[in-house]
Amino acid sequence: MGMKNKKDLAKFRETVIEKYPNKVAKKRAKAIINNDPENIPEIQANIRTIPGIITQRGCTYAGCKGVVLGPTRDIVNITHGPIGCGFYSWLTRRNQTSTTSDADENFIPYCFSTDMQDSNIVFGGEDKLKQAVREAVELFNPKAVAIFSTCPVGLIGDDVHKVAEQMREEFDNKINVFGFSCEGYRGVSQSAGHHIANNELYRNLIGNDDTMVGSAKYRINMLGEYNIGGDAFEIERIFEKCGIQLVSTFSGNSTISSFEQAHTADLSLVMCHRSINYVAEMLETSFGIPWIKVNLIGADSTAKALRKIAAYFEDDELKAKVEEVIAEEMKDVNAAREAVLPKTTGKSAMLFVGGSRAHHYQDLFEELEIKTIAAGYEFGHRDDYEGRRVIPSIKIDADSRNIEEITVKRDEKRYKERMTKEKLEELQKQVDLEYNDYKGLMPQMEKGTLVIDDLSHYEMDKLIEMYQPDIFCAGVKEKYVVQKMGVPLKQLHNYDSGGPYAGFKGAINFYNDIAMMVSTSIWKEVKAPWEKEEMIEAVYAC
Ligand code: ICS
Repeated sequence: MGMKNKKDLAKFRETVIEKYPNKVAKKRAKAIINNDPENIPEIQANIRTIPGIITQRGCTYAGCKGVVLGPTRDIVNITHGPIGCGFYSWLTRRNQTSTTSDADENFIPYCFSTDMQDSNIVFGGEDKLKQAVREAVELFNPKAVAIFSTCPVGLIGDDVHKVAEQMREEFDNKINVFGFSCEGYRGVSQSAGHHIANNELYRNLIGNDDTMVGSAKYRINMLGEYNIGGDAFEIERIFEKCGIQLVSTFSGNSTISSFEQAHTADLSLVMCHRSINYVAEMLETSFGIPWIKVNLIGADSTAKALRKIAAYFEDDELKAKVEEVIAEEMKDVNAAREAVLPKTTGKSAMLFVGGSRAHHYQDLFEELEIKTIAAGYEFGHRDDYEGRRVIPSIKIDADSRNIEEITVKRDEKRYKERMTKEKLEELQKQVDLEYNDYKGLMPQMEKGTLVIDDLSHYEMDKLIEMYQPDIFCAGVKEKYVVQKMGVPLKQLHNYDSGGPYAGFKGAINFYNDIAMMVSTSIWKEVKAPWEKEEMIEAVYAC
């Protein structure tokens, strides 16, 4: 294998930077960091990608329609825009759903779009949008319709909120219709789309229904879990086994009513902080529901999260139950882990993905004794890199200047019942103890490893060329290029065709999949024709 020592990693920055034009080099230098967990360096993050650079990022519409609202199954999600936007955000994320009866609605397999044409750009697309909403309601009779704006909608000035209001009136307020100003260009990445989605979820759904479903003593919300590859099913299984009731999940395998009842829970768990921290904060500010950060990726991390929940509820019965479940589940986990360790120990990984998985999946790799030598987010913010204390009411860095700060109404009664001063102090103490659990990407990684924000395609090529990792984790845009370079690639967005990887059973799946990938030499064997045969170089006359 290639050279992986720290001295070599330090060379990366100067090697790539010197190839860039001056202005670009100056900017990229701030996003490529030689890590030091003792003395966390400052990283440049959440800024505009330099035009011309091939980035891994997606757009604001993707973050809103695809990510946060994408996994909802009983809302008709209509893309107002050219057909490509709707088509390419259709099912590609592998967020799964389950319905308990035939009466349950599931619109996930459908792709709804207004399919805007030139004439709609010239004369406006509002009428076409209204028609699309009417059609959808006629055919599917949903409880709610959501409208998502793509770039041209903002450019021509169609007012999706006004249309939503008019349609609600047309349906006598029996169907909830709401819009999202999530035009692709609104932010520097999908991160802005998360924020917009969070705002509208709060404004249009959360708190609408006071029904307390279920009789379990411990009632929680799971925030930032999107049921990719069935992750939420495994998480639901574990909670059920422990006697913990999931009031809502934002938004894996979710329903409208679970969003509307989220304010009846007693605690929110935040998994993907980047995409849903705004809802967590709003639930806390409005209803006094505290939130704690957890990671259910990794068997040890899952055990830790369960203990954290039990500690929060201060209940001996729950504590005992949780220990029982952990002991039972860890038997299989440990056996699976032991079986693959000879294949995985000492290998190296690189993780470049999204806004939380580059961090969360390091736990799973650690369990396999695989070292992450380089990692970074596509659109994480500085707090995701440098770490932040999980204390309710702390202001997070502003996501984007373009996004409206919405007014959060306080439900005085609920707020007082829940967030008493004692409870807050107690939580604060507990959070201090658990601080390491939310340390961000940089404190988790070893000294001398590489942390790179918004990795460019050129930088990825160079990373592989210089350090030959045993496995590279990213998405489909990177997959085939990396494999052609002789390195296996695991998609951490949609898990290729694998998963679930969350919880205990998910950890076992991951151990097996990764062991298989790092112990095959197939990608090194495959040679392109031009690597095998002699080629005559063309000489051009000029
Ligand atoms: Fe959060 Mo792809 Fe999540 Fe994360 Fe987010 Fe995206 Fe996916 Fe990735 C996501 S919400 S779609 S955990 S499910 S936008 S894999 S930040 S990039 S790492």
